[in-house]
Amino acid sequence: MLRYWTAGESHGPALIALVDGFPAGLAVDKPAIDHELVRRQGGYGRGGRQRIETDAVTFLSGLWKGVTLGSPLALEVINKDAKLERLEEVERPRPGHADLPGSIKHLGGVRAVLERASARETAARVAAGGLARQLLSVFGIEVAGWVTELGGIVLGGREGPLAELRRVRDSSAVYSLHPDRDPEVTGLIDKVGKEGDTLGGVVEVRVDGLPIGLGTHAQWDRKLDGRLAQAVMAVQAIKGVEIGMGFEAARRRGSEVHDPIEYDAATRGGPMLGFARPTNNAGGLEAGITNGQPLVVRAAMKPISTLRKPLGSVNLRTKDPEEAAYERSDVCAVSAASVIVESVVAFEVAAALIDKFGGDSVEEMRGRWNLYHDLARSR
Ligand code: EPS
Repeated sequence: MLRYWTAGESHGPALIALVDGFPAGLAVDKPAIDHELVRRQGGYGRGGRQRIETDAVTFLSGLWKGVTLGSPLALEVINKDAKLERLEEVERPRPGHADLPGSIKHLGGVRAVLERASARETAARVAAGGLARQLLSVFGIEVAGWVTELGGIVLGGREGPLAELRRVRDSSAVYSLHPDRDPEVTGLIDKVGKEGDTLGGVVEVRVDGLPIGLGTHAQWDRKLDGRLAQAVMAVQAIKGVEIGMGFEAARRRGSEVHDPIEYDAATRGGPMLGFARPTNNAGGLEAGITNGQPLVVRAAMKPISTLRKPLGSVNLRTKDPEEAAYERSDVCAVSAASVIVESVVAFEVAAALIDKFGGDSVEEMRGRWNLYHDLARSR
């Protein structure tokens, strides 16, 4: 069973991801994880904090000569802006943040809550997801994400091989698949930023190369769609998750939603075992099981809740009406969210891969992967 936890405060010494259940025998590409961490820091509209940090991962355990041992991995991302001991208490909770409910829940102050609730924590999730991506790559499973909507501007997705889509996305200032529309989007971010406001958007993640049969229909808490929904919904500021056609399916007839099943013996040797689906409205999942089609997950991100032109709030000490607190913030972190959602999706898919093929060593997983495909083909 692959799982992870994170620890760390936004302005504490470091963020930590503790990854348990990762198989032995994977040669880790640390620069590739660092690359994802750098991407998480980027995207047009990010705030001042990202000019201070240069995120990079350090492995504190679980590696020997760069290869996973099969023991727990502790991943560390240092905070350069580690000033927690010098920071003051916050008295004016920000609407939309954890400040008010969290401080009441813990019978304490706002600072104690916001330090942990901050999306800075997602650096640890991207580090853990970076490791998961590398395990998936061994099996030819690739993950990529992009922004499909920002501040109400609908950019949409695009068809094509993931390597090509990644190249296009990396040429966009906002990580979209339509870089020609960057000026329109960055113009809006500039305008809204000047007004002291923030913007949300929609991100999409696609996973290619999945085998048929990850996840299960048999128990609710092991259904892969449910696991993905939890992982994605638990990313800061995410308010909605869709798989495949998602909410649009509710508006269509069954005949317009479900993907017909075809068979061609000539492709029996391929990953789909001869089966073909002319459409992918299911987004790669049927009844919580991967069906060999690309997995498509979309997430809606609300605008960041720290506003330079703050909303009304209440001073928790005096109970007088006052503006919410503001130190600094991003105008828009939707591009960063695309990297984070990619990472948490990669982790859940890697967990499902280990559930199916075992998690002691990469070599055993490979053997079981081959055996399973041989058995499935010979039916
Ligand atoms: C973030 C770092 C934070 C915020 C942001 C995400 O840095 P600081 O609070 O020091 O400016 O920029 O956090 C939030 C959006 C939030 O609501 O807390 C990061 O590294 O992603």
